[in-house]
Amino acid sequence: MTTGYLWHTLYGWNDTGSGSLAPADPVAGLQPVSYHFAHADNKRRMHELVQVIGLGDKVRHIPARPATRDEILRVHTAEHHDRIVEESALPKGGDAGDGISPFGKGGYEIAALAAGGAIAMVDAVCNGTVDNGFALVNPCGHHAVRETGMGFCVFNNIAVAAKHAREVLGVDRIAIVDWDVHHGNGTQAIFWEDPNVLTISLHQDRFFPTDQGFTTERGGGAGINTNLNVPLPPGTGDGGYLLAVDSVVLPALRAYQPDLILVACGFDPSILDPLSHTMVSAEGFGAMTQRLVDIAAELCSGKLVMVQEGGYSIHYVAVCGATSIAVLAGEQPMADPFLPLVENMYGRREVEDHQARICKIASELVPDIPGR
Ligand code: 9RB
Ligand code: ZN
Repeated sequence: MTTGYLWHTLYGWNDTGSGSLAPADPVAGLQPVSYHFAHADNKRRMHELVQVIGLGDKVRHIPARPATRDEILRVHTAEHHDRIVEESALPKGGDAGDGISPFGKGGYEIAALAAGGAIAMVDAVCNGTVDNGFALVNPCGHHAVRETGMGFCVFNNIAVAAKHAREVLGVDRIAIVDWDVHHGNGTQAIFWEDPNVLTISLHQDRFFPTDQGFTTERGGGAGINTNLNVPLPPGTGDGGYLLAVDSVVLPALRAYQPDLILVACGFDPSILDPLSHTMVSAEGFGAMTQRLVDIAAELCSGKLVMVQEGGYSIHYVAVCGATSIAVLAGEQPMADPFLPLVENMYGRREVEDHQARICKIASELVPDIPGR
């Protein structure tokens, strides 16, 4: 089996400025800091770890290329695209749209490379160059809606790649599984009325965006019942996530019968993430990846593309990511150097009643998902 892997040096040069979350504001007591939560080093360190442990020699490196304006406009308005181009040319760059998602000069070029990286990996998997793949792109994409970026996302990379698969490669049915800890609101909105793209989001309940991601959001128009949300409570852990995958995600994929599975793959559900409380370990990410590898083999000749989203633990994102990439490539994952810290933390494996309850509610929606 051949696994594709994609990184571009410029992903590691994406400049998120001197704020930690919102722009620094000394008057309000928000001191400037070198490391915005979404600092590119979280992901650059993952890329370096992949090389250092030898995993980089076992995957096929797929070159990134920028998405074109027309490719981005399959998802976004010209106004959004062109505003990013204009702000990106300013000496200090601009913001993706919500005032907390800064990018530096040239941020457009990096964001276009992120969307294009997702396209390049979908191309490589669909044309048989590789069996599956991991696009370690930056910045993230899943919050970006048609008209604007938000939540550190400029363009919706996975949506741009899915549209490319549909419109250029002729892929009929696509499933997007989003396990980033935040709700995949942008991807949900973009494909809301599209029956050819099933969107599933596992996320921390009422987190970001706070007012979305409920099980009642199920798509509309021709896309009715092709959106599924699983809002998980804080503390869910490996046990609860694997229950959600086994009782909701896998049955939903079997019901839908996709030709290609995309994963919006954030490592911010991790137990060491400073922006979440869902407590997934590297082993948990590996187990979720294995289940997706297996279901892709069962349903769509193994065609699985993982696209990087968020992840804010400067320590742990690299280990979680390297674990997922190893599983994708059929290799033995590295030992988790943080295991002594995380193995006995509360909530890792046990499933609590309130975690099982939301999985049951979501699983009862699966029979409504349209099949072929
Ligand atoms: C809110 C603020 C955020 C925004 C984005 C993220 C992470 C995104 C991600 C986390 C917290 C501020 C709601 C500031 O990783 N996506 O995958 N919080 N944003 N002020 N307010 C009211
Ligand atoms: Zn996230």
